[in-house]
Amino acid sequence: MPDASHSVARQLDVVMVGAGLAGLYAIHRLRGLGLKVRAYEAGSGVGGTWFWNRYPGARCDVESLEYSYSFSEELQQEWKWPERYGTQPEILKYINHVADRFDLRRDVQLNTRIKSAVFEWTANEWVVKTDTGEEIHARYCVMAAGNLSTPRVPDFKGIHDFKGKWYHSGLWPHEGVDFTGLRVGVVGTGSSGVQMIPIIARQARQLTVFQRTANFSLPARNGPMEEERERKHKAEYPERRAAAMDTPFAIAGYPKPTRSALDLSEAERNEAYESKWQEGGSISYLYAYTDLLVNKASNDTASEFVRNKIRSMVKDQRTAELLAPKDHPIGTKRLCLDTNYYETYNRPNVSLVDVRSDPIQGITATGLRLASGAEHTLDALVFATGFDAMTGALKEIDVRTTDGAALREHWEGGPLTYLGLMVSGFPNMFVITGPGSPGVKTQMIASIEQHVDWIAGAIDHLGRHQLDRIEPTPKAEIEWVHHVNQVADSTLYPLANSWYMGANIPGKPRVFMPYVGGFDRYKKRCDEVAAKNYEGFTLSRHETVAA
Ligand code: N01
Repeated sequence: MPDASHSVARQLDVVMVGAGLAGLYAIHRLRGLGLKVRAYEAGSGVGGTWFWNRYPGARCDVESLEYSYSFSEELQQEWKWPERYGTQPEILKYINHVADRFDLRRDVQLNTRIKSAVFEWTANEWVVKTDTGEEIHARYCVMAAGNLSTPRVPDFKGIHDFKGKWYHSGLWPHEGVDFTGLRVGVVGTGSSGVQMIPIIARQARQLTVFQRTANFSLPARNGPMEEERERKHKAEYPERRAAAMDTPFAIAGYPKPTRSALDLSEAERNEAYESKWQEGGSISYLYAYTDLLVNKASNDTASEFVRNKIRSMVKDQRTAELLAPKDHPIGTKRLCLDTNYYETYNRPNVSLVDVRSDPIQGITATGLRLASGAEHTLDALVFATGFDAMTGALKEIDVRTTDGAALREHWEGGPLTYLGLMVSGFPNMFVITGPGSPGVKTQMIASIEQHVDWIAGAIDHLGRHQLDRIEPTPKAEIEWVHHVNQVADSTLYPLANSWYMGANIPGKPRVFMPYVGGFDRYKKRCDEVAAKNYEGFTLSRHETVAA
């Protein structure tokens, strides 16, 4: 018998997919317009990325005083971050605090996955269906499903034969995992692998890291929050948040570089790199010179400095050379931040296996086998193998319109959006920090707030003008995608096989997805578009047909 409560469709103004940082702020902001909103969340708690990624050592790589909501001065003044970079549990605690403080939970439905979303042209509304059989009708649909929310375990042969336990970084058991005394294998050395490896190494009897591509990592220099630093930052919070809007990464406080790396002598350059290395963090390093992400010769100097650091930290020189990235310029893949990552390879219980030269052939009952036939006996396996980034979450939902358009088909050759916010042919559907947005290249919460505020402005504008439909023109969409690619092509980013390019998913179109023209430039463009009566969008009034 179907649940009676499911037989009547729920009517909303805005249906949202996801109750992470984006969905929660969207509830707060859109409720403020008097709209009836509700977010549907697959997890059993709020928090999105910070709900799922509970692997050992999970921590944000943007400082907490920055990586936090700015919409409430009281919240940002009152919340106390114990460390420079928030740990996963701390950030999740903060998100739960926000959910309670702003009474957001009453508009969140947990343990519910959205299966399909269909735009009904005649009724001018989205009809969304859940895996629990519920149907929701809403004028607007906000996709706040995250960029790195579709975990990907490579299709290794024999994985189900493995007698030990295996885990993915993005689906970590809530009760935690005790690796004490075990022989553990970690596959993957991106941000997740780099963070967990030093911690697992301290627990495991033996840790074997299977590396296909070496990644650059810089020291985070994490530590307890210094009282004076916090006091000063909080005293200047509104000014700092405003200044962040005029920066490429949406983070203030880093002096704008004025010179090319090639304007200095090698000794001067290395002195500057050393000071950034000691300071810790990725922005100060990549922002040391004007051209590190656009000029290969300049980038080579920054890349080589880090390679030499690795050579000096890792005692075994064969291991050091394997760990020293040579296939991409520094910063063109997400730069990792770590605490004792390279030093971990000096431990007697840690070894590095190069699976570029000898690929993983499959998983066996007792471990992992390489193409050469070499066998590694393991009690537990951890996949830090990443996500179907940026498009994965939306492609898992069957997004269509009643005139036969399907998002999966529209995006077959790569994602198409206008400003990363909307898709032509799919009216009244907004995407937060999706492809074409600078989100993943910025302090993400700043981008989330900017996107949501823009969406709120658009919905409010429609309401005030007795309009009820907005969609980008195909021309504006194509021009934006072209611009996103042109900007990327003027940088070194396309030189890396990164998830920015869809390169980590076999068969995924190689299209550069994030906007790397800078948050400041992007925000200006969004503001101009809105000021010019939503240039590039068609706004219309639709006579709703009563059901
Ligand atoms: O995933 P990744 P991630 N055989 O895709 C390897 C954010 N994040 O979860 O490079 C062997 O970066 C793959 O190798 P290769 C952040 O934006 C943030 O670490 O494809 N290896 C790579 O080494 C980040 O960028 C934080 O050759 C295989 C690894 O798995 C994003 O999430 C923390 C393989 C995947 O690296 C994703 O990071 C964590 C195979 N078949 C994550 N398939 C912070 O804020 C894949 N790999 C700190």
